[in-house]
Amino acid sequence: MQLVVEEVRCWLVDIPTIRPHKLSMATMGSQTLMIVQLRCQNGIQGWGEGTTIGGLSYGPESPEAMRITVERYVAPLLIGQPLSGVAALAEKLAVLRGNNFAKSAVETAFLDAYGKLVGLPVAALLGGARHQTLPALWTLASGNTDKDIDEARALLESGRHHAFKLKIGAGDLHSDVAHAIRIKQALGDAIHVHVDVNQGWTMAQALAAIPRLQAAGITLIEQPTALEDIDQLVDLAKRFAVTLLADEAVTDAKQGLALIRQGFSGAFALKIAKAGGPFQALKLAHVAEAAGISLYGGTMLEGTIGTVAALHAWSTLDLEWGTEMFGPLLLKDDVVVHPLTYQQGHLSLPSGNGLGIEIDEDKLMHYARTA
Ligand code: MUC
Ligand code: MG
Repeated sequence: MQLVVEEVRCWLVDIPTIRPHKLSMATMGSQTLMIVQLRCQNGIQGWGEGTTIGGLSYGPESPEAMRITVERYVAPLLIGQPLSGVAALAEKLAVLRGNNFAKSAVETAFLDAYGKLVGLPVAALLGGARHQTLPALWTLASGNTDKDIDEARALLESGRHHAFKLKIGAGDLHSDVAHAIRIKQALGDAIHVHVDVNQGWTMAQALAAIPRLQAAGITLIEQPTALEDIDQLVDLAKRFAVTLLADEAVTDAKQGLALIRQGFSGAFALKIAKAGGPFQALKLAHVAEAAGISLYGGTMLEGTIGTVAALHAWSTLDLEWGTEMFGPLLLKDDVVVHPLTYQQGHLSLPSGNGLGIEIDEDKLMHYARTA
């Protein structure tokens, strides 16, 4: 069946976070969602979302640039062109270099619309859901150890999360390591705690810190060194028993293959934004599976639209390290009618065709930038 896109619209939506979210490269007080709407034949609408972290702090695409890319370069490639599915869309988008975050928003919107056209959920277009719920951890990043411990205890007590990731790499090495160890000790052996350094360390710092974190029972060490320094990541993964998780260093299937060829033996953080959409992220997942690399479902701190898009993709996989699809919970509000369900450490895949979510257009207009 073919889908014809008639119009492409974008909005930039700024939503405050529930508390400052402190990462090695930025502290977030709000998140910008670049929302894409594809208006298609028969009144079908597809929705997608592109996010990043801290403007240009995380990667080379800002939310503003994503919007221009979609409006000026993607829209003319799609409008009026019948597309037979997500592979046909990928072929069209392949003439545009890079800009995977913007492409991810477009691929998501296309999958939502195509699912509505054929009467199937997005997961079914991507291979079929093997899981209706997925584990979802919470990230502690208030910038204060005691606050993080209180936050984790409250979440454990409510049952919403059973596992945590810590953001480190902004402070000095010893305080960062002490911070992680204190939290791990406060939460106990049974609770998974992993650290994300977001490229904050040199190799020497990583060599000093990782043995201490490993001895304290930290379960994963995410992207300790600069993304370009693949040899360091490969080396660290070989040296330590604790699993090294590649995030910024692994975007799409080609980069995954390059890391595997260099002998990387850790795990990969999948993100729809890094790969250029849910379908593209699964290509990386399948390369990793073939090489025996374990997987983790990552977020670019998306709101509900992007989170659900990723969830449809992750539901087709077996993710040894679970997911961090908590993005909507970090935001004070969103642009959907029904929030997602998080309970017992898990997030449920919504039912319905396409993404299975309903957009609250009043809220979208309320939060959308006017200039
Ligand atoms: C990242 O680098 O992993 C994921 C969770 C979070 O708090 O930040 C993101 C980005
Ligand atoms: Mg990360």
